[in-house]
Amino acid sequence: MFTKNKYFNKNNALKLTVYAIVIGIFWIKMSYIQSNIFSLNVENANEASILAFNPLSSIFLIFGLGILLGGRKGMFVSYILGSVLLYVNVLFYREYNDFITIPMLSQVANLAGMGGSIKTILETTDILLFVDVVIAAVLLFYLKSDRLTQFMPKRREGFLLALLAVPLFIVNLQWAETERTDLLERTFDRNMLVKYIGLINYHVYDAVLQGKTEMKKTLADSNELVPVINYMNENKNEDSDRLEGVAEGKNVIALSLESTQTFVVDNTLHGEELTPYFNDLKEEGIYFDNFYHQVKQGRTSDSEFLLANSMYPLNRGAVFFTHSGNDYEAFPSLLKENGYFTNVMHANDKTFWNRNVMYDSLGYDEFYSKEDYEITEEKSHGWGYLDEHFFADSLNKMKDMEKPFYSKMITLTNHYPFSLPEDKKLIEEGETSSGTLNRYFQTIRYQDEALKQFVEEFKQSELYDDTILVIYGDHFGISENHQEAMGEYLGKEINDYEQFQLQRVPMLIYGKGIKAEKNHTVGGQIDLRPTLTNLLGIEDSNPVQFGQDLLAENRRQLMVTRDGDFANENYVGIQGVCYDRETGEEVPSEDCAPGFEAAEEELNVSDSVIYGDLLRYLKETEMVTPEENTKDS
Ligand code: GP9
Ligand code: MN
Repeated sequence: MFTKNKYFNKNNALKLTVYAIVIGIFWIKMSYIQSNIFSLNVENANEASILAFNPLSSIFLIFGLGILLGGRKGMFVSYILGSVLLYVNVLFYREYNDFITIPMLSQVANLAGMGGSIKTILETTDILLFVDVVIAAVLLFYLKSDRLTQFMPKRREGFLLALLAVPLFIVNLQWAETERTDLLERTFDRNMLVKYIGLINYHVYDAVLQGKTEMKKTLADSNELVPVINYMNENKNEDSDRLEGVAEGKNVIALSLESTQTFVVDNTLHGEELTPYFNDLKEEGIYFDNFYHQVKQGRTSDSEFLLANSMYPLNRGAVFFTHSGNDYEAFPSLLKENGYFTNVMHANDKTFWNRNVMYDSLGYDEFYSKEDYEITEEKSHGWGYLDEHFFADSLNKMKDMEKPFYSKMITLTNHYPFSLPEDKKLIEEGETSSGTLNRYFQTIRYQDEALKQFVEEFKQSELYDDTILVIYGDHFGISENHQEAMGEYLGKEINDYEQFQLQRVPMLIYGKGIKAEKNHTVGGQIDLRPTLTNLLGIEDSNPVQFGQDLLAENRRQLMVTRDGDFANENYVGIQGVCYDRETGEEVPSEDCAPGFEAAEEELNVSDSVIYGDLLRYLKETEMVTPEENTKDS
């Protein structure tokens, strides 16, 4: 008989019902908040389903832990804490359009801002977000009848619930990976994390990330900076004054071109140039044709990191996310000390790549993000604001800016999936076997046209006389998944060497007083900062920089990738295999041994600085080191 069954008696049926209802109402509330209060840009039915599903594992986890620790009361405490966590995020989101992170909690300034406006972000209807707490209380504590005893969860049920959270989360993650691969490793936008794994799981993830970061930092001490400084001294470039100070006191516009690779420069499709404007412009400035991007998973943000710090980004994850709380002695701070107004212009969400947080650490005065541009539907496509409008608005902002300024501009239209409105397609698409590459040609061509409008207007403006433009590609746009199609376009087989060479991105320094030159030195984004400080004639006292002035004669020509591969004057070393840099022919691997060794050491030293947050010891170490040297001698 059903009622006699040990497990399926009426009491257990009631218990299951209470479980189901309490879990259900929390689930509904969390889903409501995630899909109606937050704007998570749900793009298709699959994403909507993931969003609806993702609260479940976290609910099992928090209720399970609650029961395990405190039975029925514990479950209720979890219900309340969960509700408060959701609500605090709602308030924070209304103010900042972002989710709380642990480093953000420690940034008092941010929260002080919020405190001031707390009253304005409370809404009367918010009370409805707590109605379910009352329902849960009634169900958990007051529901009983003559024949049925009260809801009394057992600890082992709590354990089971918490345990079930694991497979539920795995299903969630696998499902999310159908939309975004390597979700947790690539930690893009917090909006994206919340969309795919849910708000509570996002907080768990954030806590894990924080724990890992703190651990590395805690274990580090100031002694670790000494070998770093020694390494820097050993590898220092001979001082070269070439072009030193030629741009002294000038404004600087560093223009990062999205996904722009060198292979498009001076190249054609259907007999038409892909970048006609840039091709001419580069003849008027200093153009580097052996300049490589050095980014990893943090993509654009990694390229920004390289420029700002002349240090390597991390091999896993985006340093903009994982180490935004570190001490840096970054380029924007340096310029600020030298009287510059420093800013970033990028018409995307300010939270993307954690920029709003990291930019403070790098010392930017201002970040002009999406909300600072006059974005309309007609002026947008795909990723958002079309480059031509971004350029036009940005130039207007710069005209009114206090001088001298340093503006870091980041374009967006030439981003995967490389789509454009019909009337912006200025060239027929490609005919290779990759749709991605075929469309890339069109967005590259569009970007060039937008660049033309920008630079031409810039030349007509008053800015022209005292501003230098530094234009460079942030990273590849066409990944190795499209090697075959790339081979079809370039008319050669894309082997490892060719693939490596495809990681070159254009780099141009242009402005009044800058004499045109073709520069073939081997370098990368890590070299941008020392190159710029030299041109601006600014004394840069930060000793922890891995780059070398690209304009210096006899510079160390070494470009190290995050994979430990490298290019130097003579060779390209890829995963233990050595190639002649000019011909691409394989040569004995011994030829590359010193290069590989140097690359490995360089990356290790750079990583130790970031993981140990060692720049926080810079001042005291600099004071100690000379004394020690005197003792030794
Ligand atoms: C997003 C833009 C693109 O704001 O910088 O980022 P990416 O995907 O290229 O790293
Ligand atoms: Mn990018």
